[in-house]
Amino acid sequence: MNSIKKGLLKLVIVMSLGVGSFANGAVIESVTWNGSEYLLLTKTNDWFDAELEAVSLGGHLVTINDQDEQDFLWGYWGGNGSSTNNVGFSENIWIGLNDIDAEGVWVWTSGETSTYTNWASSEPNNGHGTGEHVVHIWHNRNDGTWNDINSDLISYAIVERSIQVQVSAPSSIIVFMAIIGALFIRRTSTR
Ligand SMILES: [Ca+2]
Ligand SMILES: [Ca+2]
Repeated sequence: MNSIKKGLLKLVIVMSLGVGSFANGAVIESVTWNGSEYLLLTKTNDWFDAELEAVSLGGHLVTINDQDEQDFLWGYWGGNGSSTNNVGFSENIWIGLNDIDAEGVWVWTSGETSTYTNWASSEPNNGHGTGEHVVHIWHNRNDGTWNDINSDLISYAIVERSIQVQVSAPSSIIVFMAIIGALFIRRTSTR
């Protein structure tokens, strides 16, 4: 196999894995609400890996913009949520809020600006000695409230992505293969 063919094969593999498909098979369930799609990820990621996986899925860790969104998510996947995939009261769930860049300046990984917060009482406390710069929905309070925490916990996570960004894998691959096919025919016909 020549190097061009090898490169094309690699591209096809990357395309088929990376576009419109779920990375690592780690999505438990998806649900749509109010213009967004939410994906619940398995309990396999620290905060940074969870955000990386969210990006690979075409979104970010969830931005919870208001009480309605908080209530929907906690009511669906929270401790006693209505989904059969609710995480249970003993589990934490990563969200996109963090103050990694500047202590006490809370921002969302999506870049959205939202003033809504749902901190547990006495939080955020920047505890743990070395500080706490990322946020989860905290099992400790059993009510969906948030806590700042160290990033290396392995936890569930919720990804949010726009419904519009979804690209179906089969159609994208068909388009990609058609382009490659046309280029290949052109190349061989001009020899
Ligand atoms: Ca949101
Ligand atoms: Ca804390």
